[in-house]
Amino acid sequence: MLRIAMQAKGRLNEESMALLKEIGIDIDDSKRKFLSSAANFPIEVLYMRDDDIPQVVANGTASLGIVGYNEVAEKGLPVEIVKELGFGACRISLAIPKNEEYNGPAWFNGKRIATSYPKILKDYLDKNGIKADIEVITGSVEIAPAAGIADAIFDIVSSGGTLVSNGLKEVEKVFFSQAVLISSGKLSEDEKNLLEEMLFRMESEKVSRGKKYILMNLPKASLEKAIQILPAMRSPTVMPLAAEGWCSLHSVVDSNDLWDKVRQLKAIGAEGILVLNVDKIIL
Ligand code: PRT
Ligand code: ZN
Repeated sequence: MLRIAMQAKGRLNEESMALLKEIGIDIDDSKRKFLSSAANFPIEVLYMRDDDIPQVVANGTASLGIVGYNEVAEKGLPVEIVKELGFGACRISLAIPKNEEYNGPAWFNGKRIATSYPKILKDYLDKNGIKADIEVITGSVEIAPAAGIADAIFDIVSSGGTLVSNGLKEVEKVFFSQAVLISSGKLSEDEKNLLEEMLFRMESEKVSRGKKYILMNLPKASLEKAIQILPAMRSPTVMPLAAEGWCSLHSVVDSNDLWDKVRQLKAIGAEGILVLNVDKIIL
């Protein structure tokens, strides 16, 4: 049984659950407790605050976790990054009151900076030879300058709207983050196999995303040109048709290229073009 720690509620919860669903793992979420298991895969989900996920994975309470890379870096615990998951993108930035003149990182010398990420901030300040005071605050960091708690903040930014509405401007983008799959690095053989299976399914999902299945009738004389237009996974599938001189051609295309390919195929005589959604591609 593989145990995975995920955020109970918050920004990463929905997409973490969706990720499991996408790879065919059904978590019984109806009577959600702190631990839920899957009906069709030997995995159980441990719901936690995101701050605690690196710790429960590092100490082996859970073998895997889904958490923001920012939390992993801040905690500095021994966990392995297995995969970047492509959601929860954000950055941690230094921001100062918008009317302040900014002349580079030296501005922060002698200043007080409020943050929930003291370790990442200290690393940055040390690397840049800046001496500043770090005020650790766990919530609503953006109000610190107006409240007189600090001169500047170091906080998570995604759209930048929160900074603007608090009269702040982003001056240094220090750390880039997204949700990551982490492991304790102490998996049993069984758990390793289950993780491999999950990664294989994630990869298949990625390959299938944005792909369309295309089939058409084509004059046999245009076959060579059509194969140039449609470089499929190996080569397109060609099937005979009852009508003399015609064949049926099947392939998979990237949806971004679809209309361009359709135009080229029509120009060489393709007819009856059908485009279908692709559910899975297993390579
Ligand atoms: O309860 P729990 O402790 O689990 O949740 P939490 O409140 O600590 O975290 P949560 O749910 O807010 O965020 C979880 C993770 O999502 C973070 O650790 C990041 O990895 C990621 N993430 C992505 C974000 C944002 N985007 C984000 N915009 N986390 C927080 N924010 C906040 C930020 O703190 C600021 O207040 O959103 C505001 C800024 O947003 P913009 O769009 O106005 O710039
Ligand atoms: Zn948190």
